[in-house]
Amino acid sequence: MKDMRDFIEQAESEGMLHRIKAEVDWDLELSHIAKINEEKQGPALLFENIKGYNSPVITSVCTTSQRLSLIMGVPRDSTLVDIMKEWVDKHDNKIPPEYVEDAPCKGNIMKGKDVDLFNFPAPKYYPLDGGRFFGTAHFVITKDPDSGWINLGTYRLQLLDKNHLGTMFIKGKHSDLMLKKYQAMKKPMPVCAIIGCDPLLFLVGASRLSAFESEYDFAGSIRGKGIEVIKAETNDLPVPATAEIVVEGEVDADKFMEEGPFGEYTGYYSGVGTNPRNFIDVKCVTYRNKPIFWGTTVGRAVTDTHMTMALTYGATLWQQLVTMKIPGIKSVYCPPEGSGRFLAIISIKQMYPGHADQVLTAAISTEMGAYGLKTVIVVDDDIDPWDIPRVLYALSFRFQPNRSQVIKRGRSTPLDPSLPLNAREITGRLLLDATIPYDWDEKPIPIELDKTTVDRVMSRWHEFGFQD
Ligand SMILES: Cc1cc2nc3c(=O)[nH]c(=O)nc-3n(C[C@H](O)[C@H](O)[C@H](O)COP(=O)(O)O)c2cc1C
Ligand SMILES: [Mn+2]
Repeated sequence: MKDMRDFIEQAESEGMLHRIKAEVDWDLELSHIAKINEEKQGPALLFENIKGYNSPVITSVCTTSQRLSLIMGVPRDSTLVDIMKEWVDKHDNKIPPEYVEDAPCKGNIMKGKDVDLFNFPAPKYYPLDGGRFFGTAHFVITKDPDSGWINLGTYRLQLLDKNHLGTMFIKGKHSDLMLKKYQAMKKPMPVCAIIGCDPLLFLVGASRLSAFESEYDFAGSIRGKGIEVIKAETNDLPVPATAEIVVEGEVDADKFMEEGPFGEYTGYYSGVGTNPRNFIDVKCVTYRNKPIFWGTTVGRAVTDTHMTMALTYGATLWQQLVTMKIPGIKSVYCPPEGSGRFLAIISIKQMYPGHADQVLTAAISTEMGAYGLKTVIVVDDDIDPWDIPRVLYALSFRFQPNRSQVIKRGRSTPLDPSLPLNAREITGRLLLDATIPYDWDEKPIPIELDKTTVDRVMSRWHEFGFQD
């Protein structure tokens, strides 16, 4: 799969995409159709007739494990955990992007005074949103001025006027780290925002890969081939050759416009009223003929964004534990109900005393866990972390509050609605060890049924008047 058009073709041929031909308004109507459809686990939606526009919008691309499997190129019946495992296994095989000469993304070019972002059907998602959002299922490309490291990150972009997009680079995110370096050099930071592309690139943009790793190289590893890129028109950033829309511009760390609020993935607005935030001063837009504008509904769980984050945050946590070379990690699950980022459950095969404690503290020290993760539960390897009834069993019968609960402090996401709006820098972290202690000489004796009696009973089952 190379681009959004391949995704549409394959999803349609496998019955995972629905075209909407009736006229739909970009103002709330489109997002509400998408949200209601996603709550029913419906198909990806291609809106072909947007009021006032003659190019389409696609939503709900990542809503189900089946569609995430299509994007990741794994069997369609894979579970979220199976897909995460594929992510972890492919991690070390980085393949850098390949430059090409000719690129469909250069089909149309709007520069300087001619730039008008209102030419694209950016939706307004929720009633109290500060406006229309141009970037939701997209990513922003930036370059580290010291090392040349190219970062891809998904940071929302609000349509402020015809050539300005509001940003919210949360402190410590890779674009924020880079922006501070440009600020020290007294230079604006060149950026490109990509709207519509191989959906894998959005997934990697929304993943918590470690600093200094390029999300492009990791996407190349999943595809088994370097991602095809071409240099942008007005800066030297590499952009995907088959991108639908490429927005080129600059962010000046010392300039601000009013941005937000936005109906976030927590199910709450990101704040009250607007906030002064940095913005992209757009210099140029290049786009394909009839560009396919891609959006995701964000908002309350569980829909498109939550499935995306359950995969991308969960997989990066798992991969980073593997990178730490901690033995015995069986699997990791970050439930989409917690947007894949507030709660993590890790199943381990214990191999030495203190192993479970090591996994708990390691989890909150990863790039993913050190930011916003609030609760980590470790269970033994007889329990699958996605099997929530069994996790509750472990929390009931193996967990002991006197022994196996620790509270730490750490960096929070400013979007966490469990904290007051004026104090969201620091969160508590709860570490729960729901394993049977490795170092106990005498362990609880599990009740097993007597095998011979079970066989005898089953052979006489119908005799007892049971159907099955
Ligand atoms: C739909 C969506 C919207 C997001 N919006 C933002 C945002 O506005 N600001 C932000 O800092 N992170 C946002 N994130 C989370 C980042 O994409 C994520 O933390 C990612 O790791 C950032 O890339 P980086 O690790 O290279 O900084 C969003 C994620 C998704 C899935
Ligand atoms: Mn990054």
